Amino acid sequence: MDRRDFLVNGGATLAGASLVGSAWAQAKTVWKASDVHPLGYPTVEAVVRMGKKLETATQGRISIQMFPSMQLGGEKEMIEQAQVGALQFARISVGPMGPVVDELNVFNMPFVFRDVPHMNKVIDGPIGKEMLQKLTDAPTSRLIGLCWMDAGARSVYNSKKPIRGLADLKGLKIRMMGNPIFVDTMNALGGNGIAMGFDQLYNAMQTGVVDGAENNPPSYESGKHFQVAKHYSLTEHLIIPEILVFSKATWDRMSAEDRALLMKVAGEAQQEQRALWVAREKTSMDEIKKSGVEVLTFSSAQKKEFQDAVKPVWDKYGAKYTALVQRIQAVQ
Ligand code: BDP
Repeated sequence: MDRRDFLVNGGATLAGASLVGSAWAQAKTVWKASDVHPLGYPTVEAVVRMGKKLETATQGRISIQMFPSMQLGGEKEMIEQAQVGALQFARISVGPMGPVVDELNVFNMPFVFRDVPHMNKVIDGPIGKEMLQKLTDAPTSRLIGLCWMDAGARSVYNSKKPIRGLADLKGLKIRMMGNPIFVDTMNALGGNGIAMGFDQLYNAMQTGVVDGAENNPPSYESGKHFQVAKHYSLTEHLIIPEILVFSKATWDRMSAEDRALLMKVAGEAQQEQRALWVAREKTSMDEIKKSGVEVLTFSSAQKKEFQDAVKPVWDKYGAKYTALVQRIQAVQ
């Protein structure tokens, strides 16, 4: 090798080494996040804001790329992708997490919470913390439970007729989230519960595969379901928190500092999302009403009819959660 070759080769190697070195020093990590809802929806916005905080705190080393609007499939698919590390964050309802970690199903029981403030008190307190830990510790989950989010109360809507009481639900095909507790709940209320992904629901309603579904006002509005199912009855039979989970495969490779930072911003996101939620519920309800949807409400005496009707669901699933349910009820 003459001196010129040495310089060229050696120089290239050195330049290569320093390139790799500087790229390593600034290695950027982009975490993928997914949600079934579009940009601007409270859960999506809370995670986007969390990403900005992570970016600022790490001088751009860590950021979040959001895949909204079911771009990565329904919630079942999102859970699976987070489990294998193809996705870092999945913002999902506790509904589809129940079949993965059975203890979470206590939050999926009909009328388990007195009202939405009660649910929020529970998730903000020791029970909420314990349940996140249970999710993290469950060998079946392969996920880290980061924080809770508010999803208000779920109520029935359909394209056929106004639901003024139990009798009106008879024979209606109502889409429920994929969890046997929900199908049994709808059947106990007199309808025909049909499990189906959120991603298939709009078409199913449009083509008459189902007559309706049940959800909170922001989902009913944002998914444009109110355009095809114009009768909305505030049954509030399910008050299910949302949950933000993180891939354990990614977590296992992270430094203690990054884990602590992630936990901190997630805790803040839980509170920030709630404020966004309260505002969105109001604008969604305004839009729904403006479009001519008939929104029916119930007195507590009328609601009791629905509560009594779901007793078979409690008989079937409730026993194993008795101690936890007592603790939930004791939260004032
Ligand atoms: C919405 C939840 C979303 C669920 C959806 C559903 O925000 O996580 O996927 O309900 O009904 O309220 O599937």
